[in-house]
Amino acid sequence: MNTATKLSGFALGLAVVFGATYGVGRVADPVSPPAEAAHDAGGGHGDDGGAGHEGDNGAAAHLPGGLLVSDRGYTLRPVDAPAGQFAFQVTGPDGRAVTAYDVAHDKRMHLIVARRDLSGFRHVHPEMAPDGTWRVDSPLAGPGVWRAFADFTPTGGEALTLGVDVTVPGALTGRPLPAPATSTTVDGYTVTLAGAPQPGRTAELTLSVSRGGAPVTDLEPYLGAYGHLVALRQGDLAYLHVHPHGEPGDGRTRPGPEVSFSAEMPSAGAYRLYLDFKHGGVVRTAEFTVVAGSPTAPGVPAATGTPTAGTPAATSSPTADAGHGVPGHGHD
Ligand SMILES: [Cu+2]
Repeated sequence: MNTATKLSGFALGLAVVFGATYGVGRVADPVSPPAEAAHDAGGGHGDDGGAGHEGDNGAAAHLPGGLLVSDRGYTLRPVDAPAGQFAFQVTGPDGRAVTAYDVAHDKRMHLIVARRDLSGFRHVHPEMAPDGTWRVDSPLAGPGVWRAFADFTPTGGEALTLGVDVTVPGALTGRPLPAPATSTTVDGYTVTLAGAPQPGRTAELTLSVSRGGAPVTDLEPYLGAYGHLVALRQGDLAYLHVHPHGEPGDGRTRPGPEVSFSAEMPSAGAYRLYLDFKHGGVVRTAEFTVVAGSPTAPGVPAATGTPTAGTPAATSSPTADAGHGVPGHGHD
């Protein structure tokens, strides 16, 4: 496609200017060792904390975010809630519910959910009661085993992402992971991905938003950025959250159509990417399956018309609706 070269050049320029500060984790992984050492970010929202902390307790220091229900003394505990609500607490090293949180990206708590089959992604912001109980209209949109990620920074502590499984009873038809693609649609918007994620090193990923064939050049800030990118690893739902280069209002960051990220996948394998962006007052989520490293890694679905994920050639849109809780959408 015509814009591929231009997009690549754009991303490269950003990489030179901003460096690799936003890499998603300096995590050693069990599948394929990273080609280089540490970067400055972890699995959480914080730009300077997260999974890569070194020198304290053991194995957690080497894990991506979201894999643990309890880490560094903090534990994610769902609590009973009325029908239609989801509620939880985070208990701290003293065993009590944490009530003091730092604001990160406009919120003290980011709750991300996805089914274990990577469908049904939602990103919501609960409200905290004085006793430390967080409540939100349930984002668990239907039956299945869901992974709920709490992404937060306890005041005085480091950024953390804890994860817990939550089962919603009922009949479920599991969805195979949609095939890798570099273009998808959501609510009439087309989002195209340029760049190939890499295991163990930072890669530039540029997402470009258009509608009706016209580039969208008036994206709206959402939680302090023109886009938020979450990646979940197929197989264990390891969680990565990255923010784009530049911020709204910094005098150099344009409000679309491109939103560029530096992302580092913790291992080879398949990932589902979820881009939250805001336009016309509505936040939408565009989803892609991508493959870091070998496209023949176990569990990687066949590509639709492109030999490797991230190749900037348009493919069909397998899952434009999956972000809205519609499971079982066909592809191939
Ligand atoms: Cu959030």
